[in-house]
Amino acid sequence: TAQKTIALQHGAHGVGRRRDAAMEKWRAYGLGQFVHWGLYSIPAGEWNGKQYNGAAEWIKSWKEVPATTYDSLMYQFNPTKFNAESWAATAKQMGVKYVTITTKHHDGFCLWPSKYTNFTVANSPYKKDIIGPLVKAYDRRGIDVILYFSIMDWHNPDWRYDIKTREDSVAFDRFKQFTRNQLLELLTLYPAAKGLWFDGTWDKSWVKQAAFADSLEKEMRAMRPGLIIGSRFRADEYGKRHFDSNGNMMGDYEQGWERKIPEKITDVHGNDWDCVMTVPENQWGYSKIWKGHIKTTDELLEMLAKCVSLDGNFVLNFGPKPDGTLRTEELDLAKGIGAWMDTNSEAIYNGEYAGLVKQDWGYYVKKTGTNKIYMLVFNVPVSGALNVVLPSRTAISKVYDLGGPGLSYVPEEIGTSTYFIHLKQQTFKRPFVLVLETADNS
Ligand code: FHN
Repeated sequence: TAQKTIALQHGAHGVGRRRDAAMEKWRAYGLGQFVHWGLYSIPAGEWNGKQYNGAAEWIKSWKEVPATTYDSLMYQFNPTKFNAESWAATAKQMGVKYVTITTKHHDGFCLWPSKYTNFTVANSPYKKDIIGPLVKAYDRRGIDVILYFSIMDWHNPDWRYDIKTREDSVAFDRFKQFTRNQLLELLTLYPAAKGLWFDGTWDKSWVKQAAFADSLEKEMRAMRPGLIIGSRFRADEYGKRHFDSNGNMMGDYEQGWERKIPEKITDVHGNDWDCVMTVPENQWGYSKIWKGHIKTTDELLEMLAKCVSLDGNFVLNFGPKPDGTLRTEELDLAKGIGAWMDTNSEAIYNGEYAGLVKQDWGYYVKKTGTNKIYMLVFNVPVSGALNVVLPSRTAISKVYDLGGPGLSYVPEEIGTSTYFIHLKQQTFKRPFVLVLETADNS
């Protein structure tokens, strides 16, 4: 039964994927990096010797942390070892195609010298802009930059969680102007940035701003053709977020996949999406102690494979230290992922959902616009036989290792369009990729 569509002024303005060059490029990225950096890297999850159990970048919300003491961390922010070029070089070696950088997290501290607040890097001992050099360094290496921006701002006295009184409304009107100013400022200062990654948009105060947010989004898009904005920015006039009251996604890609990955293609409703992932538990900013399970290179590679196989991008978070360097664990992971990508990135970039029935050995990725299907193998069965089921009238014309020892395989047809690929070796220490070339057999 067809659902009734209601008329919306501030719902989705387009249905289906964007097909322009900027968004086609975004879709092909496969792997991204997230960077959470700010004042919270200084306490690093610890206040007066006591460990905070939440995410390190939320420590200001801890009742033991007085707001003014937290804000005065600005006078300690002096990352003397920060080198944008070396961050970008690490990301390049890891194989990432885009990076999302926190320009301002919930605490309100700006990593760029915003003229609309004093709470910026310009008034720290470091004094210099952080965002500019990062945009330049990444962009120069062909890595696209997306600017993360938190609407919720714990520093600005005009921020409200809800609007209940006339005073709230007046204050929040000022806050809206401040937000607009900062966003237009970012787009003006950093013309190379390709998109905005919004966060902190869940509170009632902002959810009620459907008209304002919609017009601001239009203004930003007009200012920067091709600009990419995710589904977290605005709500419709009924307060629906991500998907409007008719179920259509608002924005260019779905931002709902935080620390989780869809299980099947129908979970993503044909939309573009990316998954943002932390290495340890829910920690984004630098935290001295990493608790819980720390993901390994191969686990992260499996997440990457799964995301790409379901038409998404995988974005791994980094939380730099207060001196501006990256922690060893993250550097090691970047190296490990990069080494695997050196051989196998062909199966990641420009990859898409292959439309095949998933098998237990791993993930299929189809190369957009080709007859190549990649098998990203993470679990080898004891039989050494990988099951492949193709649509009827499709046959395998070739199977070979990607970047491996150059082995090719003769698939055994065990049923109609159903094959076993018998591996020549049964013990594998690392995930690997086989390439299937298919032919029409009709
Ligand atoms: O509260 C934030 C959190 O600190 C972190 O920035 C993540 C990243 O996706 N976003 C928020 C929670 O959704």
